[in-house]
Amino acid sequence: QSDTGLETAVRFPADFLWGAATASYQIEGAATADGRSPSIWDVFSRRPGAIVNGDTGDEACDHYHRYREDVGIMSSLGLRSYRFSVAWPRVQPDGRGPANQAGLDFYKRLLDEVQGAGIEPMLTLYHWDLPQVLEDAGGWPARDTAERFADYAAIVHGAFGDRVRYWTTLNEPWVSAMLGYHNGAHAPGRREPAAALASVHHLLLGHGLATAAIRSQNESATVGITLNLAATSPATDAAADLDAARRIDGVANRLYLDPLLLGTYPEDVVRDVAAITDFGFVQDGDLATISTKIDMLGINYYTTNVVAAPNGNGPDAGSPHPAAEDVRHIGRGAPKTAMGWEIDPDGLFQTLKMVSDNYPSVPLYVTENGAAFDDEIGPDGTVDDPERVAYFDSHLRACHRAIEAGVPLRGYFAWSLLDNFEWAFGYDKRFGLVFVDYRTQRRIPKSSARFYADVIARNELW
Ligand code: PNW
Repeated sequence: QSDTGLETAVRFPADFLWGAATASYQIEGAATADGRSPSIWDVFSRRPGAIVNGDTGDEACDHYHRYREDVGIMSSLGLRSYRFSVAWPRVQPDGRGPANQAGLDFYKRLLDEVQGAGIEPMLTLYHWDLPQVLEDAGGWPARDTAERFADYAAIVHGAFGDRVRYWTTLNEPWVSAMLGYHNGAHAPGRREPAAALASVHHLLLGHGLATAAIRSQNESATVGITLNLAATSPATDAAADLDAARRIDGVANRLYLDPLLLGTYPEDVVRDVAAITDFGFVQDGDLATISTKIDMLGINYYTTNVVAAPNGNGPDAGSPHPAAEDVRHIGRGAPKTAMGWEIDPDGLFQTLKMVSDNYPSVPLYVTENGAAFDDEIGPDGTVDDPERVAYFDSHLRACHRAIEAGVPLRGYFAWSLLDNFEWAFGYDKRFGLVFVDYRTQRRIPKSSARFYADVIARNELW
């Protein structure tokens, strides 16, 4: 609001990249089609109790067969860009060796459709569906997996490098490492703190090696990585709360940002986790590889951390934070989404500002932001989701404020295009702009889809 009380336009830059995002295992289904091998999620989702309702991604949104309809929806929303991931087990079912052409062909058909609609693809190489054969060989705690990832990246870039401009290596290495190997909430469901920290290093190394492999094919490729980041604040100014915030910010944000953008692991975090690992997995030259210059940084944002010092009740067994399992997560008392995540749009501004203030400048993209709510089809057949509209509106205002404050934010991707397989929560949590009726595979754009289409068409909020 201006002093006159008149609304000032919340207008976005003319070339702002408006998109929506998905991930292969969450939408594709067709788990055994055309030579795809099992991923760690095919195996983990069959473990009793691992996923709400015992759901799996076997069918998901059947996007593998319905991609034409789904690209039609993207068109009708006016998306400028579509962020999706490639399933490694489709492209390289053995996790090593030759490519599976039938797997590549699916992504060729998809890209033909997406680009035919004038939509700019943003391709993510890894959104958590590691070929199970590579987990059997050690998974991310094993250094070899980083080398295998670079080979796979070279295959995919070799196939599509001439037509895809935006490449991101990994989606959220924190989730892969900490939910996969520390608290075991995600595939492969291991609870091994030392292995989790080795995974962090090998994921980042894989990112660096893959970036180099892509650059060796095309020097001018636009390559980056996506991190889930959350500004972290202390409950009070008490020294113990400040230290709790430092520790969580360390293992959740700086453990990834520092090696990627500064070429070093944060000393305080290395000290905090010293009882778990001595970082013996770091070899000469690794940090130079990891900090290979990137052309963009993707940020996935859902909520923030407000933390307090341990209260002596001991560690939280489900904590994803090594050496900080006893830090208390107290929140702000703000309304929550169906995930139980507090809604904190200012936290998105703070997160973008933190990255742009503390690290060398790199173009930023919000590669995921969105919310789950308990959507239902109404009596008239529509899905009305005013809470999601409000969520997007408030978070887009935070993005706009960040741009005004000088943050080099170049685009925004709503999570997600479609309701989909929400990992450990199965189909129970709906994040889509578009409702999916899993019995019929019918797609119903929610009111938030119409809202977002209007934002894109006007390039501003009103
Ligand atoms: C991200 N956490 O995952 C992913 O990139 C998406 O695939 C996912 O659907 C979306 O956010 C919503 O969950 C996360 O436990 C999963 O803090 C879990 C956490 C964070 C991000």
